[in-house]
Amino acid sequence: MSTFDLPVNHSARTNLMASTTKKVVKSPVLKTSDLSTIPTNRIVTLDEFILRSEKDFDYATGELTGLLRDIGVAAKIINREVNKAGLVNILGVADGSENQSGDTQQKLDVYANDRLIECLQNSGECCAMASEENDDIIHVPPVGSKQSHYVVMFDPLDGSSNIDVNMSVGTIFAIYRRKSEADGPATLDDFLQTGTKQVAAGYVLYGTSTMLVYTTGRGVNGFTLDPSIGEFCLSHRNMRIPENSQTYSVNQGYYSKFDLEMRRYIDHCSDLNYGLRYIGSMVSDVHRILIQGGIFLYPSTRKYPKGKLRLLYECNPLAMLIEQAGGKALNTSMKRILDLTPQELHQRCTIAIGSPAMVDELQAFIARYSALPL
Ligand code: AHM
Ligand code: MG
Repeated sequence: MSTFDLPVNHSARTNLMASTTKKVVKSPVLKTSDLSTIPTNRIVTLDEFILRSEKDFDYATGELTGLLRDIGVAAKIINREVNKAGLVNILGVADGSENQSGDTQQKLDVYANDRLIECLQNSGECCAMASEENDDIIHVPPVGSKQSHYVVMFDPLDGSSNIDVNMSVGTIFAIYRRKSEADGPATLDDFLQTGTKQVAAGYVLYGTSTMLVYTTGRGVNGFTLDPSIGEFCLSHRNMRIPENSQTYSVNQGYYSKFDLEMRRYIDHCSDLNYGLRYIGSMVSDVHRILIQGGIFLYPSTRKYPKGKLRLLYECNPLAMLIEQAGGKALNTSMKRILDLTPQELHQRCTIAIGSPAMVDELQAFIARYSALPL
């Protein structure tokens, strides 16, 4: 029987309700650490987990909890659409054309972007957001008298060129506390913070199963969407990346465009018969590395001299998550990704991320060969 076939244990709630005296019954303060006392065969939904985690923070106001739940809802809606992408094409509803109900079909990355913006705007738990799909900051009008202290950044559908061929894609997100005063509009500075300032980061992988993996700086946990109940359920507790591995992940088609040190490192991997795995969807590649170990590289090429991937929407959130799981994330100048100071919203950076021993090994190659002439 799988974890998800088992019934939910409602005993804690039932015990509280059974109390018939007029005594005020105080709700137990549940913390994520209490999870260790819960049998592994009992379902813990994302919502329950997020609520428990809130109790870990003394200053928690529920805003962060609300934001994570909004992202969870958006992920379910996006998942539904990603799953039927092939079907829609079979039925002949092409991009930009009208379907039978007169709706215009959107490209999925635009659709994902719109749903995330909508879900985050409706609750008003963040004051502004920035998306890889939008040139500028998106301000969120205040909902009621709420004053929000957070900004959210996301790549709504990373690796979206994979959708046409039914491969895995993902959503990446990062949450920061704003620097500006809560009674005024958010500013660019609220977004141009170093990755160390992230209060939460994660991704949703729309793969053979759909998973949401996130961290609030206290380890990494993964939730698998159980489509039969429509809930993300805790399936991977306290994820740790393997210390070392023999798998590397890079677009080796660009080999001749890489710097000498990168070419030498790739030669080394090849000499040692390391396995090469590259999906071309960063979330999928990094997810595999988180579970099985390895290193993901996107160095500079002639086409992308500063690297292709975006610091704020892709590299920072995945760097926080991998570090929290015990891994490392550097750029190819050997600087820690999370310490880089962003200058602009859509800044690109190079990245080497994964098992700590492999990142260290790469670092040795960079130190040895980067000074040599090409
Ligand atoms: P995107 O944000 O336009 O989808 O591009 C990001 C994607 C990553 O998911 C992936 O690792 C990379 O681009 C693949 O790039 P390439 O095809 O150059 O190897
Ligand atoms: Mg992307």
